[in-house]
Amino acid sequence: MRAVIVVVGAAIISGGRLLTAQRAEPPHMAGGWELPGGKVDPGESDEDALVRECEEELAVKVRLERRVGGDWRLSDSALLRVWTARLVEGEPRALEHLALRWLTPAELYEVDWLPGDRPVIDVLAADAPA
Ligand code: 9L3
Ligand code: MG
Repeated sequence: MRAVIVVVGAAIISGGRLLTAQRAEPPHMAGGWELPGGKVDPGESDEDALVRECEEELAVKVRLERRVGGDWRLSDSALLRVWTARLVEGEPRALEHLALRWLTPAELYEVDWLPGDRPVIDVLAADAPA
């Protein structure tokens, strides 16, 4: 049986706005917007992976708050797990993304979300009155 790839994503919220990041690669995803994050390394906890990814991609320290939903299917072989998060140190910089954007609740659908992230945004939107 093929191992399932676990991808973790951060819904970083600050001042009532949600951080979104525009992917640079691979080509078929470039330009799409996502919750920042990435693959969990072997032997690494999901939470440690997400804190690490936020450091690598955004140069920030985050504190994870609560899980958003369960396992979100990305493909036959990959699933996405999401946490809300708060900034503890630093201001996000796009070290690996094309751009970053802070979205107010009313702006949540102004970006072209990756298809795998969209259902997660729907749950976040239901939590945050516009
Ligand atoms: N992915 C989808 N939504 C997300 C994230 C962080 C990642 N919010 C997908 C894109 C890649 C795979 O998961 O196909 C691994 O992500 P990364 O390690 O390239 O960021
Ligand atoms: Mg990533």
